Amino acid sequence: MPMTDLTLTLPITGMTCGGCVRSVTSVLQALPGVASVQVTLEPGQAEVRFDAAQVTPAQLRATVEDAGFDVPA
Ligand code: 9UX
Repeated sequence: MPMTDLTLTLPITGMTCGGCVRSVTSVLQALPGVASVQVTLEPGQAEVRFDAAQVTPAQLRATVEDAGFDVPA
């Protein structure tokens, strides 16, 4: 099955230090289908490249929220 590669930028609030950035990076990168993750503190966001056949934007969002951060609409 071919990769259906998409890139999504999720806004994230609640990250306050480099440890938060590493935590968000780690939980996102651990998801099957996530190809690359670039998280920044300022602005607070995660740019995620992923295979839409394996993981959904809703799952990416829920993963960040489960790690203790917020993804504003
Ligand atoms: Mo830094 Mo983030 O000590 O949850 S890791 S505030």
